[in-house]
Amino acid sequence: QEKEIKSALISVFHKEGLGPIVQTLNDLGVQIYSTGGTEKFIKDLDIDVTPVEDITSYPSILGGRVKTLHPKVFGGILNRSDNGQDQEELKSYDIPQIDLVIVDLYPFEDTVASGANEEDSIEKIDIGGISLIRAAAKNFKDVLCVSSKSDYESLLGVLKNSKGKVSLKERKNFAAKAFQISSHYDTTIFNYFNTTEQLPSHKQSFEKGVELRYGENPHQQGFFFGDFDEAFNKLHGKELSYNNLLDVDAAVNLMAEFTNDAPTFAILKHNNACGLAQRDSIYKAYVDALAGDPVSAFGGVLISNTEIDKATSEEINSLFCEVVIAPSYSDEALEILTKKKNRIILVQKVFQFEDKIVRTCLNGVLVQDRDLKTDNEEEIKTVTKTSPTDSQVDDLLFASKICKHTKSNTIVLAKDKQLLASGTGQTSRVDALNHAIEKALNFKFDLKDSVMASDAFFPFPDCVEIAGKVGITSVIQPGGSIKDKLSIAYCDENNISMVMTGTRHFKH
Ligand code: 93A
Repeated sequence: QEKEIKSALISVFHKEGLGPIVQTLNDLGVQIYSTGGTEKFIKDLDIDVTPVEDITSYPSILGGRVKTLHPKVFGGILNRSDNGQDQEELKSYDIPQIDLVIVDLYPFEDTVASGANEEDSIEKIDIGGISLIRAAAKNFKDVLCVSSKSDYESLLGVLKNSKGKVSLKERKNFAAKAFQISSHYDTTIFNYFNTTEQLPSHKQSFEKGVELRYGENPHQQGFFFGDFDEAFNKLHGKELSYNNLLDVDAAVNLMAEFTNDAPTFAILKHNNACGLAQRDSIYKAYVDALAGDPVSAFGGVLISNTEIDKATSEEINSLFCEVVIAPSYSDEALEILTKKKNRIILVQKVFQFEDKIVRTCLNGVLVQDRDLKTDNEEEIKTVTKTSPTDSQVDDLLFASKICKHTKSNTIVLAKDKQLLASGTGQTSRVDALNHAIEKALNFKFDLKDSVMASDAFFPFPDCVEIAGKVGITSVIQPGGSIKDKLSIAYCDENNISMVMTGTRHFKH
């Protein structure tokens, strides 16, 4: 089962690192065949090498497109040593046996990534090299296949350890790697050609899938396929659960709206913000975020856009919470926050969410663009006689950012850069509003002069009527209902300002 390497065919794109290999092969007395550039590289090292043309009696043609594609080359690789007829044919057609194939493919992926045009990219689709790899790997019982420059090192190890003899197990391992290389290579080419909608490439992260304690509930198994460390530095606490991960994802998406703003703190429960405030210090932002709904905050996920200091951490410490996320922590803050053994402390790194999002649907998947549209001052249109004041515009845009990251149907009520309350995941917009009002009043907020954001248009004037009665004076919504006029008329009669964004922000 051990195979002594007596001959090798070498055809590699990247020549760096090849020197020691050909040197070793030469020392072992291996007959080396090679293609154009590789042959020259070996010759320049003063090592004996036979051009592959000597086997094929054919020159490299079509500008190098056909170099190794020849029965004498593939016969030398694919013949079975234990098959009498194969061996007879080898003799009668004067085909040399090839025991080792070393290939490093044309760099198609890198070429495309460099922004090369189509012609240049297509030219970097390797045909001969990939065929050599497949042939050598298929015949691993007789041939050792090295399929990438990344394996030069391990080949060298194998050759040196065993003086050119390679076990069947090793040959099979190299063959497995070869098919990994060839399948990746072809997938890259397919992706380049395929113009239909693509799933984001989660392949890499899938290889790092981890088993979670359980899924959404203890009787459900759960896994996470992704790279958590790409986004976070975990400083402290227990393993993140399935629900923690969902909340962390929601928190980070929400806080991305406020990255460059004044200190902002948010508290999330079941993927929705139950408290969020923007203040001139992170301490005040936390206190006012918590005031939004101190009951829901229990067991919540906390996120800050600013370093968490000692004072803030002392406040946080008296709350039971699952996860704290911040760009950084002062030393004292960290000391305080890590007192509770299970509390998860995360440092959020700068990272980019993929611009596509995926969810399962009917045993398939739904893919869509991430909602990257944030409503802004330039694009909103006042549709009422009264215009919002500057500070109301600030609050409207503030509320609309929260709204975008809250489950539909949703109504968000805010004032002075504080989330007063929201109605989330309701089947009617009226329910969402009534729920928000009830919550806000419950926590003793005065809704006078507060603002209202809606994730979608008002189909009827009922929402603005209810809003007007509790003292809400400014409204932001996408608009587009055939009954917009009725809502606008009510606002005009009651001195309420309304702006339209033209952008719906459903989140289901
Ligand atoms: O254009 S090809 O697809 N046609 C071939 O017959 C062929 N044989 C080997 N490319 C081919 N190769 C590739 O050439 C190898 O995979 C390697 O990347 C490269 C090495 O060429 P050279 O030795 O001339 O630098």
